[in-house]
Amino acid sequence: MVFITAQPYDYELPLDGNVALLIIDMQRDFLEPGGFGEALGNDVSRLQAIVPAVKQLLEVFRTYKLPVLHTIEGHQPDLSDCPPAKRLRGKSQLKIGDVGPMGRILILGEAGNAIIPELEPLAGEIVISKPGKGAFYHTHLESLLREKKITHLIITGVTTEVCVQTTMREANDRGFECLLVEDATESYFPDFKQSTLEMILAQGGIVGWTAKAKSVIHTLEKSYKAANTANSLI
Ligand code: TIU
Repeated sequence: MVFITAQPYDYELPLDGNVALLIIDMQRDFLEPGGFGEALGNDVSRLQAIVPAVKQLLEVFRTYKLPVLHTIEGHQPDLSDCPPAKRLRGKSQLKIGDVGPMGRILILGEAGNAIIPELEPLAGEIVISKPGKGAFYHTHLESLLREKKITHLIITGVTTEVCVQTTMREANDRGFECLLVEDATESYFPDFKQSTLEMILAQGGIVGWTAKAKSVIHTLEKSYKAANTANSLI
């Protein structure tokens, strides 16, 4: 067992391969102009700030061959998995399924629905497509995590109070030990991000932990470097 310096207290991490990095919805639809995020009236440029921290975490997980899971929010081209309530909400001009500058808005397989190039999944990394905000709703994420015996999730991505918080709550209810990386998650609304972090931590970590990317990276590097060195000496 090792520890990551975290809030509301240090996060215990088993070293036997039970931790995964969950990267939520780092898609062009949310981070680039012309996608779903902008169609909802948001300034999408704010979200760019976390790309380097998410990338650093991704590289560390790849280096130590720890599991990485990416999620994508998107719908089937025939919209059969998109409730009208979701499509019509907000009365925006460009709705889910309409043609925008990066292809059809929030539709799987369209250019705008892809994960941003900086964080493009490698072959072998799991990509979960999800029709909802939570990554457990109408997906096989839970069975996949159980199959791989993953018990600990390091959570990153966008947006903090929508898909990230929903997913973290869903994971917490299923018994996963969740840590949200403060500087690897972002919202279109700075106050909502701050409130979400506070909500997660309150009441002794009612939903889980938060920590800075550098604390997570420090612990992983120290622990796995030591473990790898020990293995190579055997
Ligand atoms: N609108 C908003 O803040 N977020 C979403 O619609 N999806 C995700 O958070 N991924």
